[in-house]
Amino acid sequence: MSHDPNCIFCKIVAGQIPSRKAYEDEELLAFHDIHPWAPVHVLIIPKTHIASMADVTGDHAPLLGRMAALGPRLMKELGVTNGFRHVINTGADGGQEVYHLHLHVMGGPRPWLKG
Ligand code: DGP
Repeated sequence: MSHDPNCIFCKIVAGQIPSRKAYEDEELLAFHDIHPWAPVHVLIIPKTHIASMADVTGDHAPLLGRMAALGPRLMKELGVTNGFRHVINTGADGGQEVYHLHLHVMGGPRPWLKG
């Protein structure tokens, strides 16, 4: 498990910064975005520090698969019944602000789509 002491999401994983958790297991954490773009907006992250999709290799495929599959489950649990959106921002031109890999999963009544 890689941990970056300067990373805000590693601090959330470590419990040093509070978050409204939606899911947790040994390798994943999901919590509600502090600046939601949609009525329901969760971030799914690996607990291990991976800075961005630019650092992902084939070895990470099972982890990314679990992240992607968790989205629909959480949307259902959170009452989203009419569709949702998965987004991963990568790098400066990709609009990434926090350099710890995270999958945005957003749902709820539109209009709210950004970008
Ligand atoms: P991105 O642009 O893809 O890097 O999105 C980063 C998201 O992280 C942004 O929607 C706001 C959210 N965020 C940043 N800091 C915190 C925090 O301390 N707590 C929570 N819950 N969300 C955060």
